[in-house]
Amino acid sequence: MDDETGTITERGLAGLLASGDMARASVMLEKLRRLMTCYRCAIMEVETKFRVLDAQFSARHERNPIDTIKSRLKSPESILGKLERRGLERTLESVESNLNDIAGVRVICSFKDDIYTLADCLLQQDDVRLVSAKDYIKNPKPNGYRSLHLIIETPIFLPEEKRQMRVEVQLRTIAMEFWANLEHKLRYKKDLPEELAASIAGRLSACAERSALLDDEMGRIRTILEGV
Ligand code: 0O2
Repeated sequence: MDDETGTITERGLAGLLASGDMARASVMLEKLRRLMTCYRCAIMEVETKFRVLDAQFSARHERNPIDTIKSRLKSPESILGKLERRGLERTLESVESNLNDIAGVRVICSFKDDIYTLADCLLQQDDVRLVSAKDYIKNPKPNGYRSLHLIIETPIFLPEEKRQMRVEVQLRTIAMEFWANLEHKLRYKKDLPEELAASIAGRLSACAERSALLDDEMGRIRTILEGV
């Protein structure tokens, strides 16, 4: 995931738009900044929802289902890059209607069951609309990637309006996060010799399997301990 930059300049944006039109870039930059603020607010709303669920769960069950929450705003450079890769129009309207992952919230849990409990609780809230879901835990990617991905729409309340914003929520266990962070490094190492890359991919895939078994076994042990 990209870090928020917010540092893009008119000149930079004009270059990225490949138009060189500074006046247009200046107007667009201001609108982009406002849009990014809306996404930042949406992140805050979703983070709060999870913190509230965590606190409620902790009060009832004396343990916290959430280990960590990590959030990020996609950088303007990444946004424009993604529009370009997909052959989409490079306008703010296109950003809002085509890209679902400008705002990203990643919720990291100790146990796999908690992922589904939290997802259900979130989706039951009447101001949350599920746009789409991908369950890479029940259906892992061929490389071994596991996580539950939800694209949701939720409102933010601005001084003069209520605005629906899309947020990508990724829920995973600590073990899945550990694995994904290492695998992410492989994806961005473009200069690895082919044979080495294939061997590492194979080892990572084996790690993903072992790590899934570990998650399952830890869950079973927790269930036993809770029953004692
Ligand atoms: P980054 O650098 O993490 O932001 P979409 O973006 O939803 O339109 P896609 O590719 O179908 O298109 O989305 P998907 O499969 O839901 O994956 C979105 C994000 O999940 C990725 O964002 C990663 O953060 C994570 N992800 C998906 N597959 C993998 C994987 O195989 N390995 C790892 N480490 N992470 C994965 P980005 O934008 O691709 O990357």
